[in-house]
Amino acid sequence: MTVLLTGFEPFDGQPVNASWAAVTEVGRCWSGPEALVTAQLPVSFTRAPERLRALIVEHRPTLVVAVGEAGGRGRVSIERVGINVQDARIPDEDGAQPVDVPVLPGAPTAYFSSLPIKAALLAVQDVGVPVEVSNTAGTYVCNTIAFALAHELATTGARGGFVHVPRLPEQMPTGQPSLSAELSGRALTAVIESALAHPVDVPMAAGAEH
Ligand code: PCA
Repeated sequence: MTVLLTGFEPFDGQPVNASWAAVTEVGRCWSGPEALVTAQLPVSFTRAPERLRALIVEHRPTLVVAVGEAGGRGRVSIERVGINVQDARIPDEDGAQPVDVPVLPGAPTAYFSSLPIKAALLAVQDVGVPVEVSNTAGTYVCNTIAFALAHELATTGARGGFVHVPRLPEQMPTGQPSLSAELSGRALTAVIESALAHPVDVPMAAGAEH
């Protein structure tokens, strides 16, 4: 069994991307028994889904967790849904800035995550990391990956979903929300382990709304 875990390259002039720092932490601590493949996606509306598809074809994972950073959020966010729209406030790393266009013309309006989001929420709470279920991954490249991943997995037996992590403390001015790579990595490990342990979600626990 293979788990594919992706993070993003830096974007918008940032020197690092917190998602890749967190993914690196998971890789450093992973002890199996499943094989863990980690990979970095470019912050590009076209190249990120292409790279993700190539990774899925190459590794045939049974579980895929894609991770991005969410500036302004202070909790790990387990994303419930990916929507079929691109609406970019800033250009991506290729200079593309799609506005009100579908990720995939003709594809469904949205997909729910096939991660057990409530089981994952509880698992992350159990390891002491601030976490929430989020009902929007935005409309930038992360949502495109949340949507493209679900679309890709809909035709396979594999499961997966998207998780946002806060920026690192060194990316943020004092007092702004952030989380260390160690804590975000711990949360991602708990998400993966809960997905492996729960083929279906636990029927309980409202999302921690804020
Ligand atoms: N965050 C952006 C794209 C890449 C990333 O790490 C987003 O939330 O869409």
